[in-house]
Order: sequence, then structure tokens, then C-alpha cells
Amino acid sequence: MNEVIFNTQHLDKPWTLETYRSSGGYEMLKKVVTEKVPSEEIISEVKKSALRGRGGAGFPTGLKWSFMPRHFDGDKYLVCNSDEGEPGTFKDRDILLLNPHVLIEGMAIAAYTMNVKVGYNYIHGEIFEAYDRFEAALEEARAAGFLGDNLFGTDFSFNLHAHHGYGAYICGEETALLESIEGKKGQPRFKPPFPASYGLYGKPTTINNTETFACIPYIIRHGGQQFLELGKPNNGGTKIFSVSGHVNKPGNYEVPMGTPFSELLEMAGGMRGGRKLKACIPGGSSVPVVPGDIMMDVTMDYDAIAKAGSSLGAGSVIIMDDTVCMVKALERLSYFYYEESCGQCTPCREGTGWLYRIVHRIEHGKGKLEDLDLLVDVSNNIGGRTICALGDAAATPVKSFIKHFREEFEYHIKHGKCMV
Ligand code: L3W
Ligand code: SF4
Repeated sequence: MNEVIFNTQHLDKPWTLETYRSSGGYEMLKKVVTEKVPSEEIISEVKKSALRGRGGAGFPTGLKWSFMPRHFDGDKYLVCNSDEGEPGTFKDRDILLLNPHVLIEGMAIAAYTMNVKVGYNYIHGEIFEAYDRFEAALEEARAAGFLGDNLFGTDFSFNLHAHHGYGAYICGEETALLESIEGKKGQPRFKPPFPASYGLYGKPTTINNTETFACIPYIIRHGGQQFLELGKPNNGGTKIFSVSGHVNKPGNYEVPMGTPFSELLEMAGGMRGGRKLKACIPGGSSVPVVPGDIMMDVTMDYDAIAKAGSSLGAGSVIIMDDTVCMVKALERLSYFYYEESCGQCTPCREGTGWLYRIVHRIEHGKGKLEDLDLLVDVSNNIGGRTICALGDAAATPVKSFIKHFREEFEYHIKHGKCMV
């Protein structure tokens, strides 16, 4: 297996600088900086690789990097989004724990490419061991001369800092994250302007997910074409899937894009107790749920999951067996979004509360049949009317759960109890 990110996992203490260097770590940073590889060349390889943002939106990375004004002499920033907080997500935490140097090298190459001197990694506030591991890796990299001023005796400098968040889900939204680094309340900004033109402290900023940066050293070493060929056209490389729920071996699995879902399920030890797959949320709780029979036929890549009516999102695969009550599951998700709404826009602040309270009353035997249309109506009135994607994210599970499992909701309303 060709691991792009977890390439030191089979070695002793995979997170140390010594181990990372023993497998060729930091050679690519040294090469691009000392040989002064033109940034256009690097961006062209990243474009060729078809690497798409691994934080959920899947935006093409090479294109995003090309938005940065390279010859602008003022301050510019590079930011890594390690603020993983969505239900089902836990891959970035493992990158920080198991191979923090691949992220640091990826960020340093990105900084060189976009001529940026300062970077931050914003790490979710509820993960402490991963934060400490990353801080320790930063210290090692600084001491070895891979971070800091005049790297390898050249005029290129890159100083990278860790920033610990406070645990709010909304700070994973890129502009809320920037506000939070600035010391303000973590609330999303209107976009446009996008961070590439108005980012941290109002300066041009590129922000990518942890896994996205971690793919860069491989792309530079082997070329964009080889990375692309690991996966499928338009869906290059490997992807870390965080498999959780009713499987025997939940965990992170790095596999080529386009791997059949059935194979991924097998890697995760198969269904717990040999039960039937009822449903799967393939990309984290913000993406539509997919019924089990449809899921068994899909491959794990952006295009195939989109065809199945959902989204690859951050690759967080939530597995639900036939013991799951879909009303209860939706009640739990709706509570999450209600709790995490930052409150800035009325449709999200009020709508998430409405959604949660209606699903709650159905779950507790006090629902009416009209509630199902009301839920869809409230969801439609949130979607597309808010500053950030959290509003849409709250509406999506409600609409998809009712679309695919309406009879379970009706049963709950009529009988005041679960169908399963
Ligand atoms: C310059 C343009 N830049 C877009 C940039 C933009 C951003 C990226 C994608 O949300 C999703 C969300 C969650 N000029 C640009 C441009 N950009 N047009 O491209 O932008 P966008 O707005 O499509 O997405 P986003 O704001 O990054 C991410 C979904 O992911 N999600 C959630 C995952 C949660 C986690 C977590 O907890 N860590 O990852 C899962 O599906 O709902 O829709 O950089 O600036 N014209
Ligand atoms: Fe805040 Fe929700 Fe509006 Fe996003 S959509 S800015 S979370 S109120």
C-alpha cells in the first residue's frame, strides 16, 4: 500500500524527526528551497495531482494556491485548519499524533511556493495530546533548521506557530478561525472577500486542511501525475477515511480514492455482530445520509459519492446498523447544530432550535404528521440564507433523513415509539 500521509506508521516512534528523516523527510523542502524551484512549477504539479481540499469542500488546492498574490511584498499568511470538530471526524488528530512532520514539511513547501513567512496551525481546543505532539515536532523542526529564518542558508524564512482553539465547532469555518486567531469571538465573516485577498489581519491568506498540506511532500517527491494515479481522474491520491459506528474496528484508514465502500467496510472489520448496514453518512454529519443498499455499490471518491446523492465531505464515514432509530439519530445531530450555531444570523440561530425541538418532540411521542413537512419547510428556509455553511449543514441531515426514512418518522408519530 502506497501511504502518502501515514508513511512512517510501520516504524518505531513514527512521530519523531529522526523517524521522519529516515524515510526521506524534509528532503523535498530542502530541494525546492536550495534549488529555487519556481513556484509556478510547484503549483503546476499540485494542479496536476488533482488534490482537492480535504476539510470538506473539496476545492482544488493548486487553484487556491494560485489565488495568492506571490509578488505582493506586504504581510501574507499561511494557515492550517486542524480544528476538526464535526461529528464523525477524527483524522487530523491522528496526523498530528502520528506524523506531525509531514504536515510541517507540507506547510513549509506551501509557504515557499506562495512566498509567505509566517504560518499558524489552529488546533481544536479539545485535543490536548495532539497539540502537545505538534508543539514538540515544531521544536524539533526549528532546532534542525527546517523552520525559522534563512532556511538552508537562503533568503527564505518561514516561522510556524501552533494555536490552540477553545473547542467551538464554528471555529473550523475558515473565517471564524481567522477571527479566533486574531483574538476575537470566533464568528464567520461574509465571503467574498475570500481569505486569499482578505484573510488573517486583513492580509492575503491561504488556509488549507491538515490532510491537504500533508499530501504535499509526496506530490513534490513523486510528481503530481503519480499522486493522481493513486486515485481516479479528478479524484487524485489517497484519502484518510475515519470509520466510526457499528463496525468491528473503527479507526482511520488511508486508502486510494475510488476504493469500493465494501472494501473499506471490510478493512474496518465488517459490521459489528454481522448485522445489516442500514445507513451511512459518508462525509461527516453535514452531508446527506445514504441508505445501506445504495452505499454498498459506491466507490469512495468525490464523484461517486455525489452520484449517490451525498458528499465525500471530510471523509468521516458513520456506519449505522439496523438497530438504529433514525429519529433518535437525527435528534442527536440536530442538537449538535443547535448547540454550535454562533447565533449571528436569524435563520440559523432560530431555525436550528426549531429543528431540534420538532425532532425532539417526535422522538418523545408528541409529534404530529404535519411536523414532517414543517421540518422540511424550516430546513428550506435556512439553506442558502446564512453567512456560513453551518446553516446548510444543520438542514441537510433533516431533509435527507426524512427523504430516505420517512416511514420511520411516521411510525414514531403514530405509535409514539421506535420502529426498530
Ligand atoms: C477564492 C473564490 N477562494 C472558494 C475557497 C474558500 C475555501 C474553499 C472552499 O466549508 C465545507 C462546508 C462544511 N476565490 C473561492 C475561494 N474559495 N471560492 O475555497 O470554500 P467553501 O466555501 O466551498 O467551503 P468551506 O467554507 O471551506 C467546508 C463541509 O465542508 N463539511 C464540514 C467539515 C467539517 C470539518 C471539521 O469539523 N473539521 O472538516 C463536510 O462536508 O459543511 O460545506 O477555502 O475560501 N472564488
Ligand atoms: Fe453563525 Fe449559523 Fe450564521 Fe454560520 S450560519 S454565521 S454558525 S448563525
